[in-house]
Amino acid sequence: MKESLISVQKAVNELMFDEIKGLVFACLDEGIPPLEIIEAGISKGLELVGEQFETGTYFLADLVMAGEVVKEAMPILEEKMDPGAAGQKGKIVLATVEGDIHEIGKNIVGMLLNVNGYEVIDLGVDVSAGKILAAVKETGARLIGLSALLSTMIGGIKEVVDSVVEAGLKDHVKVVIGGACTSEQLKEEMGADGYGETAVQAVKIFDKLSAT
Ligand code: B12
Repeated sequence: MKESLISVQKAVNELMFDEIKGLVFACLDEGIPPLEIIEAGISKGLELVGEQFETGTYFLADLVMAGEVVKEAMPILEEKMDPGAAGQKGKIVLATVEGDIHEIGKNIVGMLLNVNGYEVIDLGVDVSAGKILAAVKETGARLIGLSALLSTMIGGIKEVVDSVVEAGLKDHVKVVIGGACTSEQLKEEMGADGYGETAVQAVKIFDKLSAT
């Protein structure tokens, strides 16, 4: 892997708030695509932060700081991924499930969907099934993207799926899940329609579902 990407990874992992912007610019100057910087640099760095949290080397304050480091870098990358035909492929209601405030992955997914032609209605984090259903009804969106990172909060996915069924919209509205605690198996268990491991996969799955 390129040195400059490793530096971004390291900056996230070592919580280097003051250095991150310069290192991201250095990658862009080298011609590395924004998506590669996000996936190989930033996401990988966050993965390492998560591992250190798990082993007790890092604490909650470090997770918060890691989030801030990433927030410092994202606007630079977002600007480089200017939306093309935004909105042409339809509307997607996007949210992190109730009880879960992780937003970085959701924001990356939203950014990529937007660049790839979807109008993304981002409801933010810790969003109840009721709010999601209301947004679907209000906007006429036929796709829902749910992000979930906390295994204790996966019930939020089922609540959204159930509310779509109860509203009689199951045939028209598709629910796609993603985030660290989700999987193909969880998708089946929750009765969702799609699962994506990465933001790139998210685009492919939404493309497939919106074509059906
Ligand atoms: C940063 C971070 C935080 C920050 C978040 C800051 C922010 N602004 O978002 C803060 C400090 C808030 C935080 C808090 C907590 N966290 Co935290 N956090 C993380 C960390 C280190 C990184 C998460 C991240 O942003 N990853 C990078 C992004 C890019 O990855 P991603 O979200 O998975 O998204 C990608 C894919 O999954 C996919 N994707 C994501 N969403 C979607 C949606 C769709 C539709 C699709 C198709 C795809 C898709 O595409 C994305 C890009 O490729 C993870 C470690 C990890 N390995 O995930 C722990 C982690 C998620 N946190 C954890 C925990 C335990 C907590 C706390 C409970 C800690 C505590 N004791 O309070 C709290 C919970 C607060 C709450 N109520 O939500 C655990 C969860 C364990 C579990 N299985 O439940 C983890 C795994 C750490 C660990 N290893 O223990 N955290």
